[in-house]
Amino acid sequence: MGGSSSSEQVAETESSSFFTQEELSKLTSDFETAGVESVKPLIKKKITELNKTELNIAVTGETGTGKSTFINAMRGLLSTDPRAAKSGTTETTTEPTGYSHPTLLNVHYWDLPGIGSTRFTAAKYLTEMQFKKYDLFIIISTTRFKENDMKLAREIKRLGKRFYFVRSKIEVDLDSMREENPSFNEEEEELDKIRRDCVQKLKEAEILSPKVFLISSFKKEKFDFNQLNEELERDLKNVKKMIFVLALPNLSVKIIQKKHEILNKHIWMFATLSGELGTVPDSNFSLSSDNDVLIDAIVHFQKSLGLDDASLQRLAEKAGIPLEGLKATVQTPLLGEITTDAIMKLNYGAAVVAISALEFAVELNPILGSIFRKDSSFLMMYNILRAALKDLTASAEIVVKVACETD
Ligand SMILES: Nc1nc2c(ncn2[C@@H]2O[C@H](COP(=O)(O)OP(=O)(O)OP(=O)(O)O)[C@@H](O)[C@H]2O)c(=O)[nH]1
Ligand SMILES: [Mg+2]
Repeated sequence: MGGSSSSEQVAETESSSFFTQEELSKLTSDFETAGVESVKPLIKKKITELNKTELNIAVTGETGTGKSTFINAMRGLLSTDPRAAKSGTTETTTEPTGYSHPTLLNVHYWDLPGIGSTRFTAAKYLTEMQFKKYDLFIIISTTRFKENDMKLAREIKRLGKRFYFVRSKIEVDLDSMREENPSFNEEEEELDKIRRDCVQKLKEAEILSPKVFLISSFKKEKFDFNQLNEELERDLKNVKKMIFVLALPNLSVKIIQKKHEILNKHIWMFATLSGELGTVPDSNFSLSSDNDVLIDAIVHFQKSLGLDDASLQRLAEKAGIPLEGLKATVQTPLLGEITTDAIMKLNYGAAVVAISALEFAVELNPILGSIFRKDSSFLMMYNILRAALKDLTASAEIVVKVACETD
């Protein structure tokens, strides 16, 4: 890798693997000298890192700007959900409150009271709010950004963290314009104007190259909700980037595909850990019923893709269609509880010998591909997981189309 500091190069390495070059070399030599058992500890450590790394996103702004509603939108929760952040005109946030993602419990959104509702200066406010623990800050406003918002942004920057300006309830602005002028049809121009105006004011307050995202937490598929998330994704690094993407609300096929890409790159780790001694790849193989790594991996895919029962239930409610109707649109036996029986039904093992060196190099990494191709048990598990993920991804895409198109 050569310790390059170019951000593009770093990004490229990160996207292909979150192992360092040294770790990869160690894996290779350990595997070659002592076999698959010797590489398991490092892989376990990496999977733990994926499950334990925390991502903390702070959301701040004046009272009533839509912080709680935005947090629920990011978590894919309706405000009626028992786990939703309380929102509404009388539900003021008075102290930092953390809300975990419904399925990825290491991702937290923090509802911070607006600086204007406290007596703190921007610097004191950030200390009081324990700014160190947040990876980034989202500053929400419904109108132009106020002096307080700008002070806060400068202070966040001074402390070396990133901030993003979000102008919320944008659909209300457009509705008002339509009320005033029934022939109003210059939506894009108007949005541009609002964006430019916000940016201009921020520049005047000496905030360099500010970006402003115009969103509606009720109409996430419209306006800049997606662009905001893409920007956050670009700015986050390594494991945090991965878990951010996996935690995105399942709003589009594009998001499902991004999740697929990440999960696909992790398959080999689960395959290494779930390999069963003495398994020979033929079409009559069977799995031991306690292959927890395999089951956990598929449950992880299921949850990340929004196909666990709770996520499906939420989506059905939101789209106003019966849960059974939504489930009936997909064919996979990998909904509900995952068992080895369900996995066996898929007959994924049959095609086990078909993975080529080239596929490995593309999906995995040439070094790992060349070593693991020698292990038949690994290959079997790799194939099962890959097929399960493909199946779940296809189902998730159908579910998104059905549920979000009716939105
Ligand atoms: N139309 C529309 N209404 C929104 C949007 N976001 C929030 N609201 C509404 O605005 C009101 C205030 O939203 P909250 O999410 O409670 O605002 P908050 O910033 O958490 O408020 P405090 O906790 O008091 O600081 C609620 O009635 C929401 O339903 C949006 O994007 N569009
Ligand atoms: Mg609130």
